[in-house]
Amino acid sequence: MTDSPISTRIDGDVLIITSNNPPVNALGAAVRIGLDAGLKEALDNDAVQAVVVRCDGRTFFAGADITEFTKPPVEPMLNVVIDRFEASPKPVIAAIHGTALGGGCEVTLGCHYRIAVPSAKIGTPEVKLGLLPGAGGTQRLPRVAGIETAVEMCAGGSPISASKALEVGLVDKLAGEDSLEADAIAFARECIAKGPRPSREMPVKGDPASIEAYAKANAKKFRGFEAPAANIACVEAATRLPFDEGIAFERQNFMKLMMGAQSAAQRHIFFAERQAAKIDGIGDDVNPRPVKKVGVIGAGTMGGGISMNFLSAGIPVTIVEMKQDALDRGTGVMRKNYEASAAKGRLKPEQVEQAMGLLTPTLSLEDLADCDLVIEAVFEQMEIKKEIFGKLDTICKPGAILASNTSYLDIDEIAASTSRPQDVLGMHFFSPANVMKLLEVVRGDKTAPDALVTAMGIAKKIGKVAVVAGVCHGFIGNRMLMPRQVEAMKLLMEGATPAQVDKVHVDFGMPMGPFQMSDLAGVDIGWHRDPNLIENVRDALCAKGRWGQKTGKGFYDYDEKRTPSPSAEVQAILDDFAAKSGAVKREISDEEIVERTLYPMVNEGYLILEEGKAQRASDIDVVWIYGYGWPVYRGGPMFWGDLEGAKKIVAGLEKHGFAVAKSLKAKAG
Ligand code: 3H9
Repeated sequence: MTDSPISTRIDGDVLIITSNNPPVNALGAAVRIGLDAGLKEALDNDAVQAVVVRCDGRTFFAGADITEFTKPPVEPMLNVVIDRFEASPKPVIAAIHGTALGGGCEVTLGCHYRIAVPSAKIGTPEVKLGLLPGAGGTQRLPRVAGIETAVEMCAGGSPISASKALEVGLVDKLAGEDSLEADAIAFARECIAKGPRPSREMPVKGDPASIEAYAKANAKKFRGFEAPAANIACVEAATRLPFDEGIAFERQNFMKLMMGAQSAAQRHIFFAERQAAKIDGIGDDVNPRPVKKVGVIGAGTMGGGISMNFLSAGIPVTIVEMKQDALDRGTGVMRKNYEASAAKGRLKPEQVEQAMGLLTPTLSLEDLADCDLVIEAVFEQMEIKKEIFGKLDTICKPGAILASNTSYLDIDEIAASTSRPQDVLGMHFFSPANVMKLLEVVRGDKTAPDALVTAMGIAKKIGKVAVVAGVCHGFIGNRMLMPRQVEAMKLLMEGATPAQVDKVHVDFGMPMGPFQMSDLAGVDIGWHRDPNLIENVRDALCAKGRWGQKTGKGFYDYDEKRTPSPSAEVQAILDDFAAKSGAVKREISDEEIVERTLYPMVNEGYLILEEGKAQRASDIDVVWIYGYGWPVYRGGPMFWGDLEGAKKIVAGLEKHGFAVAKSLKAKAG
């Protein structure tokens, strides 16, 4: 088996099968063929009494090879290999390190015994790919780990720790962190006398009622997704069907999900997210600059949230404000946020102190002199930003990266206010910045490759999904938001209500619609603040104090619990503006709302690509999934646009008089 990723060796009476298939030991065809051959070798050799399955490299099998899902199947299939291991008359022991995920977890369930290092994690994340464990996992897990754990693992998709696995019976023994192979061989010898223990022959453990309770408790989280319900149904089937019938049920559901649009979308996003980290035209030879200390200018909501990302990752932050009370308020909010996480059990109290201990509040920009990266998060005004960057230019050490958190402004203009435009770029965080996963890294005309690589690298370190954007108004995300907002407002003039437009978006799978979003963000953002100057609906709302949720009223009225209800005052304003504009009110269909608010976003995406402001269509999808809550099961606006079909989108856009992007038109043929 010279070219095989699988090798075997014999240690006395134990045969060790080792996989070495970087980077994550995915269970591709060559691995399956090798595993099968390894088992045969063990069964054919009378001297072998037990088998250990283990992996080299950073992890145990991280699952089926997802890239194979769209290719013709190659035998032996994973479920067949797993069945053969389970049927072995010689005990088979899985030796787990890293992450045993998906098909990898299912391999361990086909083995008779499991030993893991304490740092290992075991999980069935298929649900996050719109799938379910399709190699027996939904039927074996309830037998080995119990119903409650099985339903949580399969429908929730989060892995469990080795110690939790030990507690529930998914792991039999913990190995030494650095002695897994030796410990597994010793454990295998212990298992020889016990003999094989096929999971399929074990009774299902636990209380079937926990399934319904779990489904109920998570109904909101699963809204719109197909896979969680299918996972739940399969675990439930295990509680009442004989093993083989349960497997047939699992297979049927797996194939249904695999052929469906949701899984295609979720798999697309899995690869899109990883692809986004790659920068066109910059090779592996470009090294990032070291970032040991970060400066943040502005201790408001954004600056505080941004700082927390670094503090949580153990990177010291110097935070600057102009006035002491604002500084105290900002750092106070940060502490409160950490303490709230600790109260929910997400952090240990000492971690709160650790993070806050890395924070240096100051009123002096000069204190940023030793920072490797400075992020400006002040008021969105070009002149102010230019002034700050001019000062940073004189204060910061050579090679420090100077970033702006601007959401719209021209990074090149900001860079031009320094003598080192090669060190300037945008780092556009999304609010709340300590929570939202997206980071748009804006590459200026003169941004140096290693500065860009540094920003992308540090983003990963703080747990963000970063996408490279070019300089244009609103970059990728906010630029695409604009045509949606403009059209949504026009629809109100023509007879739609805020609730109707929002409902179409929520039914589509968005967390909220355009008007709910305005109310949450603040209707007054960017308002000129003159209540006597009323030129549009927004001015009229703001003049009446309808600034959104924060004032208890915006496009909707809100009660103390922030539950929205339609507002007669807003309707009167809308009617007034509609009458003035001469718009004729009519019945607006949900279909028209989709065509006029979502199709223009797709169109804008094509324009962004034509102008080279995004590297690839999938990056745009990543922006909308991680920054704006576009439903992942719809794969992002560009993926969704392809599913709708370019022809349909173009026809819809033309029907409503939009100028269609050339590349989109070309695609429609
Ligand atoms: C399944 O198992 C179905 C079965 O139930 C039924 C079958 C019948 N396949 O994430 P990283 C690539 S479904 C192919 O950056 P990390 C990834 O694209 C599967 N490729 O590393 C990337 O490539 P590139 C269930 C895969 O250290 C590279 O490996 N399993 C797969 O941050 C490094 O990945 C899962 O859903 C794969 N399965 O995280 C687990 N996995 O360098 C999916 C990764 O070209 N994987 N790649 O961009 C993960 O969650 C993470 O990769 C892992 C490592 C935690 C393992």
